[in-house]
Amino acid sequence: MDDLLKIKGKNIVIMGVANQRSLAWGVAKSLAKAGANLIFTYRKERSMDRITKLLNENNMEAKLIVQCDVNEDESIKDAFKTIGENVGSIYGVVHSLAFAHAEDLRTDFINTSRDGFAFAQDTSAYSLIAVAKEASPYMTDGGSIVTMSYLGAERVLEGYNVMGIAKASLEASVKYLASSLGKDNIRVNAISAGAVRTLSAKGVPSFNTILSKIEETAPLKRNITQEEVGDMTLAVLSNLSSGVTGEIIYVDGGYNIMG
Ligand code: 1JT
Repeated sequence: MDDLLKIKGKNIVIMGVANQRSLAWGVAKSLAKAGANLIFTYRKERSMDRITKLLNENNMEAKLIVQCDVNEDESIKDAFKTIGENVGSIYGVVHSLAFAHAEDLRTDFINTSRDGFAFAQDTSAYSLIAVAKEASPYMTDGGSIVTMSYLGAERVLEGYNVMGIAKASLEASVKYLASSLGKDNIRVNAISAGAVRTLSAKGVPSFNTILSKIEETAPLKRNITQEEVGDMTLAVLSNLSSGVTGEIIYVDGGYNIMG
Protein backbone atom coordinates (compact mmCIF):
# COMPACT_ATOMS: atom_id res chain seq x y z
CA MET A 1 0.00 0.00 0.00
CA ASP A 2 2.85 2.38 0.87
CA ASP A 3 4.31 1.78 -2.59
CA LEU A 4 0.99 2.48 -4.25
CA LEU A 5 0.55 5.78 -2.42
CA LYS A 6 4.19 6.89 -2.71
CA ILE A 7 3.65 9.20 0.24
CA LYS A 8 5.97 7.58 2.80
CA GLY A 9 8.82 9.93 3.73
CA LYS A 10 7.41 12.81 1.66
CA ASN A 11 7.25 16.29 3.22
CA ILE A 12 3.68 17.59 3.41
CA VAL A 13 2.76 21.05 4.72
CA ILE A 14 -0.57 21.22 6.56
CA MET A 15 -2.08 24.67 7.05
CA GLY A 16 -5.16 25.21 9.20
CA VAL A 17 -5.16 22.96 12.27
CA ALA A 18 -7.01 24.97 14.94
CA ASN A 19 -8.09 22.04 17.11
CA GLN A 20 -8.90 18.34 17.20
CA ARG A 21 -12.00 18.82 15.04
CA SER A 22 -10.27 20.70 12.21
CA LEU A 23 -10.46 19.06 8.78
CA ALA A 24 -6.71 19.71 8.59
CA TRP A 25 -6.25 17.51 11.67
CA GLY A 26 -8.16 14.72 9.90
CA VAL A 27 -5.68 15.08 7.06
CA ALA A 28 -2.75 14.95 9.49
CA LYS A 29 -4.02 11.67 10.98
CA SER A 30 -4.45 10.06 7.54
CA LEU A 31 -1.03 11.25 6.38
CA ALA A 32 0.65 9.99 9.55
CA LYS A 33 -0.78 6.51 8.91
CA ALA A 34 0.69 6.64 5.41
CA GLY A 35 4.12 7.58 6.78
CA ALA A 36 4.37 11.16 5.52
CA ASN A 37 6.59 13.77 7.22
CA LEU A 38 4.26 16.41 8.64
CA ILE A 39 4.98 20.12 8.66
CA PHE A 40 2.35 22.35 10.28
CA THR A 41 1.73 26.06 9.94
CA TYR A 42 -0.33 28.05 12.44
CA ARG A 43 -1.35 31.67 12.84
CA LYS A 44 -2.15 32.06 16.53
CA GLU A 45 0.13 30.86 19.34
CA ARG A 46 -2.87 29.06 20.78
CA SER A 47 -3.12 26.90 17.65
CA MET A 48 0.55 25.96 17.97
CA ASP A 49 -0.02 24.85 21.57
CA ARG A 50 -3.01 22.79 20.44
CA ILE A 51 -1.03 21.18 17.59
CA THR A 52 1.80 20.24 19.97
CA LYS A 53 -0.67 18.76 22.44
CA LEU A 54 -2.58 16.84 19.74
CA LEU A 55 0.67 15.38 18.39
CA ASN A 56 1.67 14.23 21.87
CA GLU A 57 -1.74 12.71 22.64
CA ASN A 58 -1.79 10.81 19.36
CA ASN A 59 1.82 9.64 19.43
CA MET A 60 2.52 11.61 16.28
CA GLU A 61 5.45 13.74 15.34
CA ALA A 62 5.95 16.94 13.35
CA LYS A 63 9.06 17.54 11.32
CA LEU A 64 8.51 21.26 11.75
CA ILE A 65 5.92 23.73 13.04
CA VAL A 66 6.11 27.28 11.67
CA GLN A 67 4.12 30.47 12.05
CA CYS A 68 2.31 31.71 8.93
CA ASP A 69 -0.29 34.44 8.55
CA VAL A 70 -1.78 34.04 5.06
CA ASN A 71 -3.01 37.63 5.08
CA GLU A 72 0.64 38.76 4.85
CA ASP A 73 2.83 38.06 1.81
CA GLU A 74 6.04 38.36 3.83
CA SER A 75 4.79 35.86 6.40
CA ILE A 76 4.03 33.29 3.69
CA LYS A 77 7.39 33.89 2.04
CA ASP A 78 9.25 33.54 5.37
CA ALA A 79 7.32 30.42 6.35
CA PHE A 80 8.13 28.55 3.13
CA LYS A 81 11.73 29.75 3.19
CA THR A 82 12.07 28.31 6.71
CA ILE A 83 10.39 25.08 5.60
CA GLY A 84 12.58 24.81 2.48
CA GLU A 85 15.78 25.45 4.41
CA ASN A 86 14.88 22.89 7.07
CA VAL A 87 13.43 20.00 5.07
CA GLY A 88 14.58 20.59 1.48
CA SER A 89 11.96 19.53 -1.00
CA ILE A 90 8.21 19.78 -0.30
CA TYR A 91 5.87 17.27 -1.97
CA GLY A 92 2.44 18.42 -0.84
CA VAL A 93 0.54 21.36 0.62
CA VAL A 94 -2.84 21.17 2.35
CA HIS A 95 -4.59 24.54 2.47
CA SER A 96 -7.45 24.21 4.96
CA LEU A 97 -8.07 27.87 5.80
CA ALA A 98 -11.04 30.18 5.59
CA PHE A 99 -12.27 33.21 7.40
CA ALA A 100 -14.97 35.85 7.15
CA HIS A 101 -16.35 38.41 9.55
CA ALA A 102 -19.13 36.93 11.68
CA GLU A 103 -21.47 39.82 10.87
CA ASP A 104 -21.27 38.98 7.16
CA LEU A 105 -22.44 35.42 7.84
CA ARG A 106 -25.37 36.67 9.88
CA THR A 107 -26.71 39.47 7.76
CA ASP A 108 -28.89 39.21 4.67
CA PHE A 109 -26.40 38.72 1.80
CA ILE A 110 -27.33 42.05 0.21
CA ASN A 111 -25.81 43.84 3.20
CA THR A 112 -22.33 42.34 2.59
CA SER A 113 -19.80 45.12 3.15
CA ARG A 114 -16.97 45.95 0.72
CA ASP A 115 -14.52 45.29 3.54
CA GLY A 116 -16.08 41.99 4.53
CA PHE A 117 -16.10 40.84 0.92
CA ALA A 118 -12.43 41.74 0.42
CA PHE A 119 -11.43 40.13 3.72
CA ALA A 120 -13.17 36.82 2.94
CA GLN A 121 -11.61 36.76 -0.55
CA ASP A 122 -8.14 37.63 0.72
CA THR A 123 -8.09 35.10 3.55
CA SER A 124 -10.03 32.25 1.96
CA ALA A 125 -9.23 32.43 -1.78
CA TYR A 126 -6.23 34.65 -2.56
CA SER A 127 -4.30 32.85 0.19
CA LEU A 128 -4.24 29.68 -1.96
CA ILE A 129 -2.63 31.57 -4.85
CA ALA A 130 -0.08 33.23 -2.56
CA VAL A 131 0.74 29.89 -0.90
CA ALA A 132 1.08 28.11 -4.27
CA LYS A 133 3.46 30.83 -5.44
CA GLU A 134 5.77 30.48 -2.41
CA ALA A 135 5.51 26.69 -2.07
CA SER A 136 5.95 25.70 -5.72
CA PRO A 137 9.68 26.63 -6.00
CA TYR A 138 10.33 24.02 -3.27
CA MET A 139 8.16 21.38 -5.01
CA THR A 140 11.06 20.28 -7.18
CA ASP A 141 9.88 16.70 -7.61
CA GLY A 142 6.35 17.59 -8.69
CA GLY A 143 3.63 17.40 -6.09
CA SER A 144 0.07 18.04 -5.08
CA ILE A 145 -1.71 21.03 -3.56
CA VAL A 146 -5.12 20.44 -1.96
CA THR A 147 -7.59 22.98 -0.60
CA MET A 148 -10.96 22.64 1.18
CA SER A 149 -14.15 23.99 -0.34
CA TYR A 150 -17.85 23.75 0.39
CA LEU A 151 -21.07 23.37 -1.60
CA GLY A 152 -21.96 27.00 -0.84
CA ALA A 153 -19.56 27.86 -3.70
CA GLU A 154 -22.16 26.83 -6.24
CA ARG A 155 -25.51 26.74 -4.41
CA VAL A 156 -27.17 29.40 -2.32
CA LEU A 157 -27.01 28.01 1.21
CA GLU A 158 -28.75 30.23 3.70
CA GLY A 159 -26.26 32.08 5.86
CA TYR A 160 -23.12 31.01 3.97
CA ASN A 161 -23.25 34.34 2.13
CA VAL A 162 -19.88 35.98 1.53
CA MET A 163 -18.09 32.65 2.16
CA GLY A 164 -19.95 31.16 -0.81
CA ILE A 165 -18.48 33.85 -3.06
CA ALA A 166 -15.02 33.25 -1.56
CA LYS A 167 -15.32 29.47 -2.15
CA ALA A 168 -16.49 30.06 -5.75
CA SER A 169 -13.36 32.16 -6.22
CA LEU A 170 -11.26 29.47 -4.50
CA GLU A 171 -12.60 26.76 -6.83
CA ALA A 172 -11.91 28.86 -9.93
CA SER A 173 -8.41 29.57 -8.55
CA VAL A 174 -7.84 25.80 -8.25
CA LYS A 175 -8.49 25.45 -11.98
CA TYR A 176 -6.27 28.37 -13.01
CA LEU A 177 -3.49 27.21 -10.67
CA ALA A 178 -3.75 23.66 -12.02
CA SER A 179 -3.26 25.07 -15.51
CA SER A 180 -0.37 27.25 -14.38
CA LEU A 181 1.53 24.58 -12.41
CA GLY A 182 0.84 21.53 -14.57
CA LYS A 183 4.07 22.01 -16.52
CA ASP A 184 6.00 21.55 -13.25
CA ASN A 185 4.06 18.33 -12.54
CA ILE A 186 2.29 20.03 -9.63
CA ARG A 187 -1.38 19.11 -9.33
CA VAL A 188 -3.96 21.39 -7.69
CA ASN A 189 -7.36 20.13 -6.49
CA ALA A 190 -10.11 20.97 -4.02
CA ILE A 191 -12.06 18.71 -1.71
CA SER A 192 -15.63 19.90 -1.36
CA ALA A 193 -16.31 18.53 2.11
CA GLY A 194 -19.75 17.87 3.50
CA ALA A 195 -20.78 19.63 6.71
CA VAL A 196 -18.58 18.69 9.67
CA ARG A 197 -18.93 20.14 13.16
CA THR A 198 -15.64 22.08 13.33
CA LEU A 199 -14.67 25.30 15.05
CA SER A 200 -15.76 27.18 11.90
CA ALA A 201 -19.21 25.61 12.09
CA LYS A 202 -19.57 26.83 15.67
CA GLY A 203 -21.90 29.75 15.90
CA VAL A 204 -23.77 28.72 12.74
CA PRO A 205 -27.28 28.82 14.21
CA SER A 206 -28.80 26.40 11.70
CA PHE A 207 -26.00 23.82 11.78
CA ASN A 208 -28.09 21.07 13.41
CA THR A 209 -30.79 21.59 10.80
CA ILE A 210 -28.15 21.34 8.04
CA LEU A 211 -26.83 18.05 9.48
CA SER A 212 -30.35 16.56 9.76
CA LYS A 213 -31.24 17.57 6.21
CA ILE A 214 -28.09 15.85 4.91
CA GLU A 215 -28.91 12.67 6.87
CA GLU A 216 -32.32 12.64 5.25
CA THR A 217 -31.28 13.56 1.70
CA ALA A 218 -27.74 12.33 0.98
CA PRO A 219 -27.50 8.99 -0.89
CA LEU A 220 -25.47 7.55 2.00
CA LYS A 221 -28.13 8.76 4.50
CA ARG A 222 -25.57 10.09 6.94
CA ASN A 223 -23.07 12.88 7.49
CA ILE A 224 -19.42 12.41 6.65
CA THR A 225 -16.51 12.41 9.08
CA GLN A 226 -13.27 14.30 9.47
CA GLU A 227 -11.48 10.97 8.86
CA GLU A 228 -13.21 10.54 5.49
CA VAL A 229 -12.08 14.01 4.41
CA GLY A 230 -8.57 13.10 5.63
CA ASP A 231 -8.48 9.84 3.67
CA MET A 232 -9.68 11.47 0.42
CA THR A 233 -7.11 14.22 0.86
CA LEU A 234 -4.45 11.52 1.29
CA ALA A 235 -5.65 9.97 -1.97
CA VAL A 236 -5.44 13.33 -3.77
CA LEU A 237 -1.93 13.92 -2.38
CA SER A 238 -0.83 10.41 -3.28
CA ASN A 239 0.27 8.77 -6.51
CA LEU A 240 -3.13 7.08 -6.80
CA SER A 241 -4.42 10.37 -8.22
CA SER A 242 -1.41 11.13 -10.45
CA GLY A 243 -3.67 11.93 -13.42
CA VAL A 244 -6.06 14.23 -11.53
CA THR A 245 -5.72 18.02 -11.47
CA GLY A 246 -8.03 21.04 -11.42
CA GLU A 247 -10.85 18.98 -9.90
CA ILE A 248 -13.41 19.71 -7.20
CA ILE A 249 -13.89 16.36 -5.45
CA TYR A 250 -16.94 15.90 -3.23
CA VAL A 251 -16.65 14.07 0.07
CA ASP A 252 -20.26 14.57 1.05
CA GLY A 253 -22.01 11.21 0.97
CA GLY A 254 -23.34 12.23 -2.45
CA TYR A 255 -25.43 15.13 -1.07
CA ASN A 256 -24.49 17.47 -3.94
CA ILE A 257 -26.10 15.30 -6.64
CA MET A 258 -29.56 15.46 -5.12
CA GLY A 259 -32.24 17.80 -6.46
C1 1JT B 1 -16.02 29.66 7.48
C2 1JT B 1 -16.97 29.51 8.48
C3 1JT B 1 -15.91 28.71 6.47
C4 1JT B 1 -17.80 28.41 8.46
C5 1JT B 1 -17.69 27.47 7.45
C6 1JT B 1 -16.74 27.63 6.46
N1 1JT B 1 -16.86 26.56 5.61
C7 1JT B 1 -17.84 25.79 6.07
N2 1JT B 1 -18.34 26.33 7.18
C8 1JT B 1 -19.41 25.78 7.98
C9 1JT B 1 -20.74 26.30 7.52
C10 1JT B 1 -21.11 27.60 7.77
C11 1JT B 1 -22.31 28.10 7.32
C12 1JT B 1 -23.18 27.28 6.62
C13 1JT B 1 -22.81 25.97 6.38
C14 1JT B 1 -21.58 25.50 6.83
C15 1JT B 1 -17.15 30.51 9.58
C16 1JT B 1 -15.99 31.45 9.69
C17 1JT B 1 -15.58 31.94 8.36
C18 1JT B 1 -15.08 30.80 7.49
O1 1JT B 1 -24.38 27.80 6.19
C19 1JT B 1 -25.09 27.10 5.25
C20 1JT B 1 -22.71 29.54 7.59
